[in-house]
Amino acid sequence: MSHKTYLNLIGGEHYPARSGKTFLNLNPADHSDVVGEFPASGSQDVDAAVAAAKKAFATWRLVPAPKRAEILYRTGQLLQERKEQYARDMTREMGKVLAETRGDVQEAIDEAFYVAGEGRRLFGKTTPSELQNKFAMSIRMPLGVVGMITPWNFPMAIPSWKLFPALVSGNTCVIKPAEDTPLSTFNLVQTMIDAGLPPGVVNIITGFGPDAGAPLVEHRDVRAISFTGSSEVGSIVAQRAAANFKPISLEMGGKNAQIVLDDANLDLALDGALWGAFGTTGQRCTATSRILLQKGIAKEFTERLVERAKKLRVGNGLDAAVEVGPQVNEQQIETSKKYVAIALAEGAELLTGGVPLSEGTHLNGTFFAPTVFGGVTPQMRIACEEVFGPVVSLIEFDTFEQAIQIANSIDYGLSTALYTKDVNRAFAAIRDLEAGITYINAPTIGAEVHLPFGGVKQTGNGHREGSEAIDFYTTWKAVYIDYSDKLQRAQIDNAE
Ligand code: UN1
Repeated sequence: MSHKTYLNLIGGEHYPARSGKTFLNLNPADHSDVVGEFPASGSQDVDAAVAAAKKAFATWRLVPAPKRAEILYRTGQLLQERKEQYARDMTREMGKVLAETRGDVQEAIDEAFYVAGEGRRLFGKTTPSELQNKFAMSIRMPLGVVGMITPWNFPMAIPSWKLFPALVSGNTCVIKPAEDTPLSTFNLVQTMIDAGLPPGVVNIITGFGPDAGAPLVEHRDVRAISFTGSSEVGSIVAQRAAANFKPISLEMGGKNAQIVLDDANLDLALDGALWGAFGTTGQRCTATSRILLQKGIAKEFTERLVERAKKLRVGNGLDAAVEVGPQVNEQQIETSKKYVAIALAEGAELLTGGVPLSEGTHLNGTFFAPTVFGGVTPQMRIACEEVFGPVVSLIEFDTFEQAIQIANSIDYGLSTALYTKDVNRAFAAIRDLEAGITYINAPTIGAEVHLPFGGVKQTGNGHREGSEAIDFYTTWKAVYIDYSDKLQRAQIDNAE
């Protein structure tokens, strides 16, 4: 079957990898469906893309921010028109169901409109000087060329979280999308070009981490790196970037807990748990992977959850009746299998699932049955390590204080959820849960673009996307304007 070939985007022109190497992007629900062929880039391709971005920076930085923002606004409008097509492309390359890929495009639309407003803000501060006839202020400056390495689970939303705030701030970009889902980045960037983005302002290099990602991280002309992905790769990015003190923003794993107290609305908590654990086939950094159940409701909740998990329809995300799509690739299936084996060896009880699905309509794809483990204790590896698949662990507890302690007993700190009607406990949980995001009576997934997004502990390195992204993509300049017409020494130099 013939398929489309895509080329790197460098300085507004399309180029194959210098090596001539390519890789195939396959539909995870049906491997006979080739979504496209993409360049397997190396350091020479990265060099060319960074040079193009550096050249474009000289003019892009001088475009007034409200004008840069107009391009983003127009991008949002065009994405609205193209939403259905891009959602279909995304389901084909990533697997998640159409309702979710529409949501992914919608997140990019929301981000476009939100960040476009930033073009008329980008606020600095004014402050009094300690001297007479002297004015002081701080202004935000762009960094220059910014490198972005993005994951496959939100193939358009996450690139938009990085590109839009970087661009409105006056930076130019080189983006390396995940090798599983490059098409959605091409769709996003093509939309920006159609909205008026000049050549070279955004450049796309496709390929694999060691060959295309590493040279981007290490490039001397790349002033900052924004990375979303696994903690394992994030650690490599951090170490390589440290060699030349490059600022990096890392957004990595989670082991997100949903706590259900005895007084919770159980129907609501069940809906939340199913959506949080099995939405996007569990492949979200915010996915619910631990459900902490208070003893009074544990039995009933477990039975009802397992019953509903068994009924979830797993299949090709383009089929409207399907609720759970495939995992993105064979490697993710292997990880799910590995953790099922680990959990069983640790003594957890497999209540449903636990196996890949490979017969009938599942024959040509990478599917895994929605999996629930009961009898999990907080120290088990299945309760501490990220699986990034449709695998959830149930942990029982006695008191609210124990639940908080268990929720916090992991190395990650991204998202948390508490189901209760007790307002006092809700506020205590907001105060005490060690996480970047806490939901009350809502699942661990579903963050909105205009709030801070990111986590504590090994989830990140302290930066936030969403509302705080501008802080990463700008640097501060302090400005002093002396209008006294004489040499005024600073107070410290005038000391008696
Ligand atoms: C991710 O999984 O990396 O909060 C991001 C959510 C989505 C974003 C998830 N808006 O679930």
